[in-house]
Amino acid sequence: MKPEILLIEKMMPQIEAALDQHYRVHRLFEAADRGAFVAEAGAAVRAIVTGGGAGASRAIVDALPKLEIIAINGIGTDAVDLEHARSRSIRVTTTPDVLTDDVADLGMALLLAASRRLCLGDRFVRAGRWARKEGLPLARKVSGKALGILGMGRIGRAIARRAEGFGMAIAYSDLRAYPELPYRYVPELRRLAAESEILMIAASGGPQSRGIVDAAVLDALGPDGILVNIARGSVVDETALVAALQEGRLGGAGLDVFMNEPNVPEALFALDSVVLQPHQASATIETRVAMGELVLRNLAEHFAGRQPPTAVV
Ligand code: 8YV
Repeated sequence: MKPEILLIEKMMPQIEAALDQHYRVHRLFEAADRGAFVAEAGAAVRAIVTGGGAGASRAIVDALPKLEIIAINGIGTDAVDLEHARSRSIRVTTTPDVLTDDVADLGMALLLAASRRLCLGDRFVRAGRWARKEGLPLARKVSGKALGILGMGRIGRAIARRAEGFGMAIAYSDLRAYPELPYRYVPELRRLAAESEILMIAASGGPQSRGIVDAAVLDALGPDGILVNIARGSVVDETALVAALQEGRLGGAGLDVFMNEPNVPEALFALDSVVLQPHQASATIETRVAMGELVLRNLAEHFAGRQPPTAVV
């Protein structure tokens, strides 16, 4: 009999086809009443497959008495209670490495787009304003700027490598210094922001980073500063961010992630200084295939009684 799995969000068609081949798949995202769906299908479910942002709530995990593994199609574990999983001997796996390049690429894309006001220029051309010989305000230079990176893990380092190509002066904040890296360590985030022209958030979400990019950090970055977030919305005090942008106390922002996705504060829609993306950092065909294949491998190893290759619990 095929093991039963609960699929919390959509995956690529070929990955879902492979899941269907090996498992009995209960698709939560198709359910009208999610609670009733979990209550009905839950008794036999042995695996959850989910995204990094969606995770798995305590309520869902607790409704699955036979749950053995939560396979995250992503790197973030902040939407899964790892301690609770450990206490029930539930394995948790992620998809590290395969998405690093894409997330760093989108970080640089947002850095460039927000600094050079790419989306504003695009809207300007499409609206016929160039043809009408209207003026477009000058943007901000990127090359040679001071870049602060919050979180120097795999993704932070990949961003730093790319930024080196732009001749940027790179400094970082993290819970500890990495002396092996050729970048300046600034333990205090507010100081990092004060010394940076662009602040890139590449830190994990979760209680230890919740709201640490607060009003004081944004003010330290200042009216000429740009904030880029490709990590988690929870790292930023979103109310403070909106206020700082509206009042011109922060120069601009490139944002792929938000506090309460898919809801984005509407105040941001009116601001030309902001570039918005719907949580797309790992959303390329190549990377989503690689992530999906890693999810399949983690599940296959688990159900074959072996250690999944990228287990975090
Ligand atoms: C994905 C993510 O968009 O890796 C993560 O933690 O949030 C993103 O890469 C997500 O996992 C797919 O839903």
